Amino acid sequence: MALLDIRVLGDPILRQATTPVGTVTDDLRRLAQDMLETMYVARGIGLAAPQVGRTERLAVVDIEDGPMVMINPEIVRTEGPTEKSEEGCLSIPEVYGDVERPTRITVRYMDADGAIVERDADELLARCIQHEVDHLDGKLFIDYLGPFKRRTALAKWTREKEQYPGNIRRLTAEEIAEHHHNGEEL
Ligand code: K1U
Ligand code: ZN
Repeated sequence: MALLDIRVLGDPILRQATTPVGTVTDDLRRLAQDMLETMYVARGIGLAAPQVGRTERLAVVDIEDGPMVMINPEIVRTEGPTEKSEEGCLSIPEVYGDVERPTRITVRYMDADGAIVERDADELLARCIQHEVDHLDGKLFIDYLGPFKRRTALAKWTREKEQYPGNIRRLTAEEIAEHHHNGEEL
């Protein structure tokens, strides 16, 4: 297992659309495992391939109910009321904002075994999946903010981004130690 560097806002890869995966290879499965490990250490609930500098249409999610590997995910249905709730992004650390999204969705994807899965999700899982699918389309949560909140978020980011030369967030020894300390192994 390897920890991957996380690309932060400013890296053009976060704005590029991804390429659908043809066949699931061992390399891709390894990438998915490395992304999960990276996500756990960074204390996230999701991570998309562009966030680790990759262009495959692949994302991982774990809202503490077990890991989900989604290859070529598409949201095929949204339902129910929309709800506004706070989001963060591992690629925009310390910046948060309220995003209005449908609370119930159906997502179709290929799992790590290459099987096609259709799954209903609601609440936090639905939100997280939508956030990750947005990443795969080059979209970020700040794009949903109104002009004033977006400006405030970007001003905060202008201060924060100093910590990430080259738009790279390398997980710190503290983050890794904390993860091990908590016994949070895959
Ligand atoms: O894709 C990412 O950048 C991961 C991101 C996913 C996400 C968080 C919140 C709502 C939707 C999607 C994160 O994991 S940010 C860190 C986090 O765990 C969190 C932050 C704010 C609210 C809830 C969770
Ligand atoms: Zn994100």
